[in-house]
Amino acid sequence: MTKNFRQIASGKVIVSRYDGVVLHMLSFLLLLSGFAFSTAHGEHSFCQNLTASPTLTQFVDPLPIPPTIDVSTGVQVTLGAYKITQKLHSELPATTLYAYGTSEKTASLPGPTLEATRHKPAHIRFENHIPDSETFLITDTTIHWANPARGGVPIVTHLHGAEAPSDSDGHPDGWFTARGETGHKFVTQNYTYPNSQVAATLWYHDHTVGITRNNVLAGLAGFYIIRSPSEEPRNLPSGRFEVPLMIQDKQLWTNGSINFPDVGDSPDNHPNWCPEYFGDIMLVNGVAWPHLDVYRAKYRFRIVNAANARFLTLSLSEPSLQFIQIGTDGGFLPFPMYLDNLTMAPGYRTDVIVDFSRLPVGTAVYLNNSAPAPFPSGDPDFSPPSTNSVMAFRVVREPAGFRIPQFAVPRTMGPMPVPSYDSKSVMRRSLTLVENDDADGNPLGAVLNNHTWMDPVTETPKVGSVEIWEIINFTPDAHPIHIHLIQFLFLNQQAFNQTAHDAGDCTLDEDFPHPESCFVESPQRPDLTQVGWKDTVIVWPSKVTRLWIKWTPRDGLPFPFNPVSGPGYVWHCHILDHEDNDMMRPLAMLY
Ligand SMILES: [Cu+2]
Repeated sequence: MTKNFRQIASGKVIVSRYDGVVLHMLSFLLLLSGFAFSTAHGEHSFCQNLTASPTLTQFVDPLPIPPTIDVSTGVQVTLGAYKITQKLHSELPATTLYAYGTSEKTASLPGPTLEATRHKPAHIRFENHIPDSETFLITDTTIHWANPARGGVPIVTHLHGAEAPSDSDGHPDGWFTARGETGHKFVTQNYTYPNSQVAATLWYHDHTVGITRNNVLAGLAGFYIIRSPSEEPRNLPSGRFEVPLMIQDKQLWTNGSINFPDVGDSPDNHPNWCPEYFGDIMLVNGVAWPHLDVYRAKYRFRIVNAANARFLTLSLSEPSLQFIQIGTDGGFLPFPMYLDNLTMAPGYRTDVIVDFSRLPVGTAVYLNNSAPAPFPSGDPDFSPPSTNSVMAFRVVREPAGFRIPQFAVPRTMGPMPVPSYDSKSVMRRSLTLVENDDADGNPLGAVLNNHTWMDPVTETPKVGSVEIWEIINFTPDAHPIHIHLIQFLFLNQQAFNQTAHDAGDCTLDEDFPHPESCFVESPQRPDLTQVGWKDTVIVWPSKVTRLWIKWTPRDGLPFPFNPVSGPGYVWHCHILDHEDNDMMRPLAMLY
């Protein structure tokens, strides 16, 4: 969202575009005089003007690989959420986190990687062992949130990308606390994932209403990988040559704790809520700027952008290398794509091969990021140089006698996804994205189609039907829109003149090049990094983005469960600060 003014710790207020200095000076002085919460440091932490993190040496710590749990055996696996401390960098004290694990001792950020096999259902029991009476990252009680009457930290886990019954989908109101209190849509802590879907990289993370941003930033996230050995391309890099990379950003205090704002942009309305959380430290698998020693071989990296709000445009510093993208959110692409850059919004997964085999031993290759924050307009304050580096790969000699396996880049991986319109009627939904600001232009929140989370359900697709969603973004920022249960195809996007639209000088009901049309171009195909089966897609500002959605599993077969029963699904913005306030809507399947 737009950042309209900055409050500087010295008490100076800089107004960039809007008036209202006096009001904000007043509220600022009130805050300084102790009318608001303060951090554990006795120091306020201002939204979008966080104190810089301590300087850390980059690329000194090795990349950790999360432990794996085989969930294909049919035996129920218990995964708890625990309060832990974990070192995020060797030069920092340990950081307090909430993290998933099978015990307090083994819980970690990321949580264990759950290894599933297609057609073998996984049974996961989620438990909440967080002892706190409230979350250690401040909750803004002025936005709609779980608000357990008896206190505690509510959690509920969503498996992002799963084709799962809704009582196992982690409904935001299906939360539960360690004290036994539950949200009004709670059904069970015992989840079943059918794993009938095609092989893909999924990830699990917290989804509690109103505090998802807090719980995910606190550490509640992990990988979930569905494999289908008989259907996957042969000779892909595997074992130590297949590496999950969970990328996040955080801002940290010198004592290692997470610097989370306690003063929002519009504190009279939302004391602590911040339109976007951007950190100046880049972490991969829970370590700041790690390095990975690689042999001269092909590696497969399953990358997830698990940041709260930061988009990533990843590139490799070695000009002779490219990303060979083989998969996306919904599984394998039809054929590999050779790319110099990967743009990944929060929630995106990208499955790539990188071939280090021709590089001399001793070469260092850096994984860099050049995405502006907020995306795409950008403000240098939120993309300090530290965020341009993500991690390093160091080419090392393999041990004597170690034979590097000969991995292959597949030529094709499956059929080309083609939008079909075989059902009798195609439902077309026009859905707007709108940001609401206070009198000074500071964001108060944003909504989907002018509805809040609490409004009655309006998206009620019929199982098996085809729908075209036209998402019209009237806000200044891009939003990664995520739809639960299904994978969709990005059809096209089309820019319009928002100034003329807002002035009432044109209409979106007429198409380009009609003289009264607001559109300034014909529909444009998505760029190569946004194709394939997706469950999360970047919806650009001042554009209409059109999605083709068939309400079936990705393989086109009937759901092997009843998608109509249970608490239902959701669709939302995957900038977690937006999702919490209030860019999330219920999604109810109908027969
Ligand atoms: Cu958003």
